[in-house]
Amino acid sequence: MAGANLPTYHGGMPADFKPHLLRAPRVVMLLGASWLGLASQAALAATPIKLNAEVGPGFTITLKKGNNRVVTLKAGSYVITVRDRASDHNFRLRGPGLNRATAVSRVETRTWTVSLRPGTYTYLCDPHASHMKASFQVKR
Ligand SMILES: [Cu+2]
Repeated sequence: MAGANLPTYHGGMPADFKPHLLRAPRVVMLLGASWLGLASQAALAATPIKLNAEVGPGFTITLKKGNNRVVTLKAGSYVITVRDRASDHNFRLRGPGLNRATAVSRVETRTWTVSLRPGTYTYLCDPHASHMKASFQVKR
């Protein structure tokens, strides 16, 4: 395993051992991010907002922010966790500058980082687009 060859001391690290040197700052950043998660959302304008998309296992398709269905969003960066829970459905999101989808035949969870621009976005299941379809507005 990779860990077997790591030095066990923490002082006088060899100058060429860069992966180890990078580890400590990264941990500090992660701790900082989770602490900031408890702070005001307003202070985190640069942090992408999380959304949850889900399709299946029945004939349902949703996009939520927290517990609420997305109706309007502010333009910007979002991280969408897409749960495609059925092998006969998929989740597609399309709109200005975006057209992305999971595979119909696969059950899969994907994380999409997307940039939403002002306009109308639609999410749908391709095989059942006539009834598994919804839209939301993105505003400036
Ligand atoms: Cu479907």
